[in-house]
Amino acid sequence: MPSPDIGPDGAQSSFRSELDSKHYTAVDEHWAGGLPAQYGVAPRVRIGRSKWFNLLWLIPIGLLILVIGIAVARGIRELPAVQDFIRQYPGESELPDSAPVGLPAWLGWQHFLNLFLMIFIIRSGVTIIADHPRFYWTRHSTPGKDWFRMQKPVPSDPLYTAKQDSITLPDGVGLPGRRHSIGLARWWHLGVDTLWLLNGVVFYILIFATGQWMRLVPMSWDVFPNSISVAIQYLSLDWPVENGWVNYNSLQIIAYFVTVFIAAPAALITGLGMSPALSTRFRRVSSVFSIQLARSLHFLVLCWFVMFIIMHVTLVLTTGALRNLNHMYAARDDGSWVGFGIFAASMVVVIVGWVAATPFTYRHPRVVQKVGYALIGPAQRLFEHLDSKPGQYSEKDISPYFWHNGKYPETDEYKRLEAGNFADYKLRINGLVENPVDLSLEQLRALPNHEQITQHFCIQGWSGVAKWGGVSMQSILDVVQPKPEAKWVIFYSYAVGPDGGIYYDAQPIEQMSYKLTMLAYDMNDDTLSFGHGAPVRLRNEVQLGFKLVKWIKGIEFVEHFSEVGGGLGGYNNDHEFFGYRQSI
Ligand SMILES: Nc1nc2c(c(=O)[nH]1)N[C@H]1C(S)=C(S)[C@@H](COP(=O)(O)O)O[C@H]1N2
Ligand SMILES: [Mo]
Repeated sequence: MPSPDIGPDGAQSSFRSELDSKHYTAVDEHWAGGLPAQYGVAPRVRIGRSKWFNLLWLIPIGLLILVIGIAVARGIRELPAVQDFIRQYPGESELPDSAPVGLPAWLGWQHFLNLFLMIFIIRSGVTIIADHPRFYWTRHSTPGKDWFRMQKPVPSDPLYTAKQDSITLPDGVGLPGRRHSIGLARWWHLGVDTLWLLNGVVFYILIFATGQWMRLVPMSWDVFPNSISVAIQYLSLDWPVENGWVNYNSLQIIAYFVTVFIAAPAALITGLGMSPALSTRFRRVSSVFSIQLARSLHFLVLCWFVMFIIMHVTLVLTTGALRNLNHMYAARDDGSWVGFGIFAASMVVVIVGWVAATPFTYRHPRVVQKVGYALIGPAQRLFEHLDSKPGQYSEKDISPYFWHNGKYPETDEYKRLEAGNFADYKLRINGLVENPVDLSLEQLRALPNHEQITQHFCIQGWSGVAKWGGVSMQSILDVVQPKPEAKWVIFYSYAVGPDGGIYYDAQPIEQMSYKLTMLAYDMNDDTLSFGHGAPVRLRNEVQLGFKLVKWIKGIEFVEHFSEVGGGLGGYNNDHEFFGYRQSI
């Protein structure tokens, strides 16, 4: 391999002294560099090329449809044909003789846990959406091609960033809610997800072990006419006679079946569909099931759950509340107030949890981060070892628009270099290496050229495919020869982060020899632009975008990242409670 003419000054000091090493332990008014709140717009959906429909209109439209529906249902119930139909299909499918009667206590507990956990999942999920309040169908996150947004159209400023696009949610709605609090929202979301999935697995096992599944799975085609019958009966406000202790009506069964056996697994699958490591590894699947399709469907699953919860609670409370609550909360079938009492006590727990979650998160963000990492960390670590092959995308997949992100470099040092077209640029590589070097751009370009067309996954939710040209990190390793004790590699930027101190990130050395880890100096066959990280940026495709440092000035090999900066493995980890393993 061509050995560049290596300058002797590579052994120079480290850039550590330019880092901010303060310990951030609360979310306060200085959060994210004092980022001001921004509330976006009411949610809207695109109709056709560029017309936007404000979803708030659905409220009056929905009410109108409901009123019309009631009038129509009441009218047609007078018709003999409809009366015959309802007599023939009263609303319930027959259960097998072996089906259990009644609801056991464990079901009540699982039902409560499920609803309690879902509060945090939904609220933190909405906070994650707020960090990039747009949805797309393709992997390109092209402005104007979003099908849903809670933000104004993307302004024409070519350097507009995804961070500028993020919106604030009220603290009682989002978890936590503050603008760009996605790091903490993700600990809540992914951490509680593991508990929710665990609860779900126990639920699956128990319903199949006890035969309760027979009450949730439609077992004959007559559930369809029966559910139409139920819908007519509900809408005409003359409700079916039923006994949920023994059998649910057909509309209920369909709704429960979809929720338990379709929506819940879909939540998991669409969630994993957004993982950079999995998407890069499982190429065939992710070529069809792109991150944006996964993210859009994940959102539609959320919409289903929210709609289901509203309808379910409404009907439970309007169709014999005491008896229904006894079934689920007291495992008994009578009209006493016992179930209501337990339900009311559980609601106190829910309300306390709801109200306390955001203030607790602002006061103890490191606790949220630690617990979240304890829960989801094992899965994130597992996926990190996926070294993927190049070649997933070709030129025709390159995104027409690639978002910018982060805080641009404004230092005199950088401006001077940029003005001189980076002729004086030196990439300093040192630390625990046999052969520290200072490489000019010319020397970097003399190293074996590496190209890859890959997809970028920003933690905020947008993605884009680009062709990157530069040097693979393996070539750099070959030049500098890391010592055996080097376990982590720190990338230092010219750019100062929002709270001061230069931006940096720590990468595990294992990933430096992955086929898709490289230093890029070209993008889409052009010299890397200012906005995307000129003169040199990192690509490591098993990781989320925030770990891919732009405007790199130095690389240092260290034993552990705890020696560096705030000690948590990167600027966002130190300041905004992100994690250092971000394969999901
Ligand atoms: N120095 C520096 N590098 C950075 C950032 C930053 O703020 N400063 N932002 C990161 C984030 S969050 C993302 S998503 C990508 C965005 O790269 P792009 O602007 O080329 O899309 O850069 C990453 N690298
Ligand atoms: Mo990002």
